[in-house]
Amino acid sequence: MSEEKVLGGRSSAVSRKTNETDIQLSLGVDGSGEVSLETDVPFLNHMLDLFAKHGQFDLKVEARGDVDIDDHHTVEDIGICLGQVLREALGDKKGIKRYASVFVPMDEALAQVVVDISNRPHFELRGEFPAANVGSFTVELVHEFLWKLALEARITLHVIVHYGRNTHHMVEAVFKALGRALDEATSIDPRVKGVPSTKGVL
Ligand SMILES: [Mn+2]
Repeated sequence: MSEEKVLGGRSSAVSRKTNETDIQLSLGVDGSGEVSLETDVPFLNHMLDLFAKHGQFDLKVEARGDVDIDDHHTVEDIGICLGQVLREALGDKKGIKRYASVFVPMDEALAQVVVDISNRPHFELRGEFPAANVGSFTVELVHEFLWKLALEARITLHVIVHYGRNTHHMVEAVFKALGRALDEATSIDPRVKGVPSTKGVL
């Protein structure tokens, strides 16, 4: 059975192998939060799990990378793959809501994600994380992951971490908000006829 048939609805899959990483990733946009995550970066597994569960995405990731150097290439390349499949899965974008703005709290932390499925890649991250690392995970890779996701998905993505004390909580709020924002922006609005752009194309 093909990956598309397994996933159903709007979906796509990618296989990407370089000298640095070897990644198989599939995404079902019209899913139910079914996840299978096997990457060499445990904290990213945790974040992708939250993203998919709260976005109602079906997400399967198998990723091996040169984490003996550091997590950079693996995190970056998973962001690239997720962006690619999101763009492919949405196809001509007919009938989608296109925009979303979502706040998510995680205890003391508050994150906001504002997205436009625009076909114009742009990324902004505002906020200060108090810690440079969460466990063995380097927090600056959050920027790297989100930026590559926005670039490859060709979306406008603004992420604002309003406040927080615990960096784990703050990053978690970002990934939950990302899931919920992308769920809403990619959802079909029956009032939208065709592509939601005055230009007629996205
Ligand atoms: Mn957690």
